[in-house]
Amino acid sequence: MDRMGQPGSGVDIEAEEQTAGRLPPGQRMQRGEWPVLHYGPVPRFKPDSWDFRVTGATADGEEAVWFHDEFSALPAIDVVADFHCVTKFTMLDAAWRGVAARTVLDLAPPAPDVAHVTVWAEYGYSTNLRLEDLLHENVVFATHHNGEPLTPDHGFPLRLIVPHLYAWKGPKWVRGIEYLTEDRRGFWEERGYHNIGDPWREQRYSYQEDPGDGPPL
Ligand SMILES: Nc1nc2c(c(=O)[nH]1)N[C@H]1C(S)=C(S)[C@@H](COP(=O)(O)O)O[C@H]1N2
Ligand SMILES: [Mo]
Repeated sequence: MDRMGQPGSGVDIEAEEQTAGRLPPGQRMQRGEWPVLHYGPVPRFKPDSWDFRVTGATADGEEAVWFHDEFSALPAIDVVADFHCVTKFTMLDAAWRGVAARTVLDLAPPAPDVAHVTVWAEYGYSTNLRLEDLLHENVVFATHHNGEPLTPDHGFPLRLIVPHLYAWKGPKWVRGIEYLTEDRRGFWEERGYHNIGDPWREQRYSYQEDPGDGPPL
């Protein structure tokens, strides 16, 4: 399908209207296939040993653990949200289904002095988030995209989606969260990406950080 019309025919008005105001600065629309982007190999899902752990500074000092069947039984929500990759593509209106991050935080709450978390994934991939970012109502540990289970490439069996931040803040193959009493950079945040990563403020790189945005580099 050629949504842009014939060369030289000008702008596709309908597409312009759909995207007006929805593209963060410096982003462009992804109209074709959903790209696959990650560092390292795609892990194989092992249902018998898979677990989701909440560690670090929990309110009761205990770790919380869900095995796969247990995590799958948690109440699910549906979220429609845009997806912004720091490599500059934006995918509009992705439909996610999964467990709200709030649900996990309610079931295994942090200690009062926790303001940051590390989200951990297979092979040690990690990202850090402010606790408040995890508490947005459309932040979801997703199992499904557009009605289908995630494919292995896109994070099966579970990935985090944080719609209001760049997509690297949403680990694929996620395995747990760690509550932090002091902020600590994750995988990309240690390698030159912004500690917060708000696409509307175009917080792409760590050199753009203001004092207080992140721990010293
Ligand atoms: N475990 C893991 N999760 C990851 C990454 C990664 O390298 N490893 N890359 C992130 C980046 S940079 C992006 S843009 C999105 C891409 O998700 P997609 O491949 O489903 O489009 O996954 C994020 N989650
Ligand atoms: Mo990305």
